[in-house]
Amino acid sequence: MSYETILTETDGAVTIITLNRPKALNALSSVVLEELIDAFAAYQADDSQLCAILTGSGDKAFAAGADIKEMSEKAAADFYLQDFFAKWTSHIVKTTRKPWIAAVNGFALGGGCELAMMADFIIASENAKFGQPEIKLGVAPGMGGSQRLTRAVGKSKAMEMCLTGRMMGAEEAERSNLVAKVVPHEELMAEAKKTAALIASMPPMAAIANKEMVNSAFEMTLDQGLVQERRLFQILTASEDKKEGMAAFIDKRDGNWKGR
Ligand code: CO8
Repeated sequence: MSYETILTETDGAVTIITLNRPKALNALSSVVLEELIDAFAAYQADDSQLCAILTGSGDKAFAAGADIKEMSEKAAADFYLQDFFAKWTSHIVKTTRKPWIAAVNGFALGGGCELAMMADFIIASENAKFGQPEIKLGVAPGMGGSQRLTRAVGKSKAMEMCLTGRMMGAEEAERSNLVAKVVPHEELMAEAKKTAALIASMPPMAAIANKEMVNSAFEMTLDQGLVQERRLFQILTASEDKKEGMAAFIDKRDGNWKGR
């Protein structure tokens, strides 16, 4: 499938989706949104693909935010009537049950930071810079930044970042639990691919269940989350891959997964 604003490729069982508007620092236009939704749906639907990476083209940006030039033309009624940004959550976050990683290679600002935070986790290059500078445009985060950033780094830092619009560098982002790992810039994609391939080598149904459990920690009370975890664990014990995984451990060999 060929797109106007993104690139997609596969590397074994890993899908790589690249935001590809480098001259506009990969700003997230409506076209990008529609194409990303399509690419994530294709990844989810393809049984041969078991982990995905989202990154930005060029050395400078993952994504410098929603497309300000496009937004400047829109009236409030357009944002409201089109329920602008709602599709990110419903189409990319909720329907992508398989794992995906954001490989942040530079600026991840506004909607770019929010898109990275929708990933299951973030691997960042030393050059990465995160921020929610929307206040400087007279608005505020509109794709989950006030919620996901606060859950990731806590109220004090999230509040300071949203109110001042300042950027957070990669080292601070790792220290603040916004990113899982920081690597030298030139090693970013190699590290993301290595991590994605490792995830793709795991039993696929267990990967989906692990993802679902961890996400539940943000959406449920502790008691509800513990019940959810137990039920998913119990479901997995009925899978063919549980039988295979335990047999493989005892036989001292790699598992041969069926994905069910
Ligand atoms: N949208 C559109 N174009 C952009 C964007 C963007 N977000 N960011 C950069 N660009 C374009 C620039 O306009 C420029 O284009 P041109 O060459 O045609 O002038 C090109 O990318 C290169 O950018 P700069 O020359 O500015 O590069 P610098 O290295 O000088 O600066 C920065 C890099 C600091 C990243 C700077 O580009 C910048 O501050 N960008 C905007 C960052 C920002 O404010 N992001 C938040 C956007 S708002 C959002 O994401 C959520 C909105 C929620 C609203 C809810 C409403 C309901």
